[in-house]
Amino acid sequence: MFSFAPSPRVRPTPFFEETVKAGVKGFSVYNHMCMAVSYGNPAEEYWRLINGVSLWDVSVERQVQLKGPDAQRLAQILSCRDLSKHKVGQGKYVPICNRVGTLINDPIILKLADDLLWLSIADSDVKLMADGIAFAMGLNVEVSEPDVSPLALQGPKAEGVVARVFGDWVRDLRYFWFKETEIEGIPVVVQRSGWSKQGGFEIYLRDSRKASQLYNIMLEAGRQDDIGPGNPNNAERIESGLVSYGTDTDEWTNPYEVRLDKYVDLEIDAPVIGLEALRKIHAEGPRRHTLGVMFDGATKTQVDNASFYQFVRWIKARKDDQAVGHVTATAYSPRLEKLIGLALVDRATANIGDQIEITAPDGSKAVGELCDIPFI
Ligand code: THG
Repeated sequence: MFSFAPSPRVRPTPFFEETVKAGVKGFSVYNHMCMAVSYGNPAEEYWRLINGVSLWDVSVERQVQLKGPDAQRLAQILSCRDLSKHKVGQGKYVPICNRVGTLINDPIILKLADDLLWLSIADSDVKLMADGIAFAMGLNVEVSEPDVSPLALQGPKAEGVVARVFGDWVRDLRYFWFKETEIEGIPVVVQRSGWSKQGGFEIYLRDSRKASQLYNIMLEAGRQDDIGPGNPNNAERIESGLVSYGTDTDEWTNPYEVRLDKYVDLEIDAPVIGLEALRKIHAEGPRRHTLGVMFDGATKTQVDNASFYQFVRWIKARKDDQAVGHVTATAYSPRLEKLIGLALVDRATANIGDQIEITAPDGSKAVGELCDIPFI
């Protein structure tokens, strides 16, 4: 149909060749890199994540390294979650907002040392912002991108595979905690994390020249558990209610509107970008909220169209013929055997139990009921 031209601006990942060997069928672009998003069999990829172990090239979760005496100060300016108790060896999920309180990234921050932090970022240019703040505030910190590429193993059998490779100590890692180690001379960071609720680990490769070697070590260790390729799974993440920055959020979405309340600390005793705005939003109450949508009795065509809907942002949602917001993502849920979605809707007028009508850009309509999340 058409071809795609990788270049330094839209960079293939270090695991690219291996994903091709594994039968990759589609790519997206994330953080200016090629992200494998399909291996051609959505049902198989979904069930492997739910029941087995799935191997994901998530190198596109690029690292922004903060190094120097002011590394922690800069991290706190960026993060509206209190980092004063952040320990070496610990990762934390942190919202980053701009001055008006709009969510502009939601990284995991890893503290490797008191003067060395990595922001493992979602899809926006955090490095530019971090560097700008460092300059403007005269901070003694270097902002750079290290040679680091995360590879995720997700699913109930992931722990067994990772333990087989690295040892049983990985079983004792708490959520988002990590350890620096190596395997066959390949330097890595092993962390309990990953963008699914099925459990798992991420292996942060610290030498991109060893990508194929690491990929194959994990494949080999997982063979007895029928490991196979996958990618951050849209259906599972909607079922689980995990936020996809840039999909579920727009120019005005604050953390409260996408249920990140518990990661916002309004009492931080340090300069934090957006904190003033967040205090105001919190006091006044956010205008919108995120709910699930269950499309009742979706027709075969609508289910088939789920993959189409899923790539179209901001499908209009109406209640009693009044605009109430948007559906931000949809997917067919194999476990619920239903078309489901996430909706960012007006808090005053759209609530759990309400029926909404959605209109896709092609004009086709579906009816759904707003529900709580997670779905499962
Ligand atoms: N792994 C790594 N970096 C990443 C992601 C990742 N960077 C971008 C993106 N994903 C960050 N977004 C999320 C969102 C949610 C979670 C992880 C990354 C997550 N949340 C759990 C939850 O919501 O229940 C737990 C959060 C907590 O309680 O602290 O897992 O996937 N390396």
